[in-house]
Amino acid sequence: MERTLILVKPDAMQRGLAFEVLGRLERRGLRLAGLRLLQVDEAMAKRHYAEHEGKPFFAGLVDYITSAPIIAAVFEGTGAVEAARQTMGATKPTAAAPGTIRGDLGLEIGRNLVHGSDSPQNAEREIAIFFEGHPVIDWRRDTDRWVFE
Ligand code: DAT
Ligand code: MG
Repeated sequence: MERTLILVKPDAMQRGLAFEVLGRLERRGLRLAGLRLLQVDEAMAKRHYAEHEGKPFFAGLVDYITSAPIIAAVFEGTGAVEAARQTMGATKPTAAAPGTIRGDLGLEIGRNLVHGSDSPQNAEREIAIFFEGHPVIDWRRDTDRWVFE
């Protein structure tokens, strides 16, 4: 089943919105398969955001993601990557649709609460970064047949 890597970013942690963010994804029907509370260091931040190295916002992005503990989660389900990104909303919260996490809870692009992988390939790359040496659990919910056809 397709997997995606979700991060509850430092602003959501600071604002007490961790379970609001995770709960919306869980209620969508995605199955939680991995969960960690961790402090991201500079090396991990640069590895995760390697595609943005050299962009003007890169230093601020690294400072932000390393500024407080975060929660890393693996969610799985049919089309998990696209489903999570749809529930998150557009990168810029003022452009994100109402009803999405960013559209309901955020205002600034550098404080957009949540990360979600942008492709299944990137999901596997990012899960390797955040769950190296930590379990991702393969399980079935009794309710799966009411969520997955
Ligand atoms: P997303 O997080 O929606 O996948 P992205 O991968 O393009 O967006 O960028 C990663 C993060 O970098 C994004 O969540 C916020 C920040 N960012 C992206 N573009 C930015 C910009 N133009 N100015 C400031 N921060 C930006
Ligand atoms: Mg991205």
